[in-house]
Amino acid sequence: MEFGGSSSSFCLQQQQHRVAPFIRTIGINSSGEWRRRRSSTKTGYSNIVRCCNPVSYKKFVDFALDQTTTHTHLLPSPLQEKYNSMNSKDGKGELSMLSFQAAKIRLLRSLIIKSETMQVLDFTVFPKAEYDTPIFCANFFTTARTNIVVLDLNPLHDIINQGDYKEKYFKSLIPLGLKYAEHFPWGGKLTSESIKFFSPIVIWTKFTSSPQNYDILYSAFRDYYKVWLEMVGSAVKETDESQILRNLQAQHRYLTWRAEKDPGQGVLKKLIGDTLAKDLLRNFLFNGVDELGSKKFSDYFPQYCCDEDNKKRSTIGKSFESRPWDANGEFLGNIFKLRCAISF
Ligand code: BLA
Repeated sequence: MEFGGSSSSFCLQQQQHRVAPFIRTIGINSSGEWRRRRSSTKTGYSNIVRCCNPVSYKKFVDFALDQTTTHTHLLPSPLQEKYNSMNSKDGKGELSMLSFQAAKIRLLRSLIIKSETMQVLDFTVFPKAEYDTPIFCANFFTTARTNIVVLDLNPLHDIINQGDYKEKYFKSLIPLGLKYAEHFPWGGKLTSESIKFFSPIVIWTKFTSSPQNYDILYSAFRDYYKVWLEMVGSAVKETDESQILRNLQAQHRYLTWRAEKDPGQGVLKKLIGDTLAKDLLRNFLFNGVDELGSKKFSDYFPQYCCDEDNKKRSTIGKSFESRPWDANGEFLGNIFKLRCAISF
């Protein structure tokens, strides 16, 4: 399957993505701007990071990039120049960023964090608004003992009340979801907003750190990414302006939720300070939140309007103690279904 572009012209890009982000680290000059500088080690990896955890999320990203390039021609994103690598304030952690675009992809971006105490992967791929395909989302937070994992093809449109979108993208994937649901138990209560952004095949789980668990997670990541690439590959470009606008608004709503409520905010602020963390969130991780639409968080999520301190990552009405979909991918929760239909 081809999205367009030739494989020969890709080779150069591929070499660039393998090397470029890791030969540079970034510092902050006196005016608080990001600047690049060369790393001192031969391999390009900073030698300040010594994490004992058995997982390395770099291989996940390498896999995704290799797979993507068998389908499409990846171009570096304009964001790459500014967001590539930086050290944490205490000098003990490193953040590595990559970003690309392609014919059907507005932004493919990844953030890997390695510190003495944690490893994080935040890998998300946003299709262009001409496609209504789901957003690929891998969000892994790892410490020596525990892991918080979200792996999903986040639906762009309502799948709880509108059968057609679910039918189109998820019906055939239910067995894949069930396969991994066996290995990874439901991670516990979630907000009703998060649940609306998740698909019936979401892997939302917490598990103890072990090589076996990482092997299964890697396998799930590969399976989910391959099916997502197939989806995007066969997606037909939308020409109806109203449908494109609808996709765009859905993307913007998603970005607005994540930029405001990302559970990693506190960790990021601790690592790199408030200003850089905010910049990273709004301009890199959830790039587009300030450009793709003008609605604000309170327009999309008015239920948070009376929240005393909306800046805190407070979450209203956490629910869904267990997996709210049955083995046929039917949503279990009629009252919520009704409320959700009103607020979508
Ligand atoms: C926890 N991350 C979580 C949780 C979810 C997600 C659902 C559980 C807590 C909660 O319900 O909010 C992830 N939530 C998502 C995703 C979507 C969503 C992917 O709604 C998509 C729509 N996480 C990161 C980064 C860090 C990080 C970059 O993405 C750290 C730098 C950390 N995630 C992190 C931590 C927790 C967490 C520390 C636990 C926070 C807590 O329990 O309060």
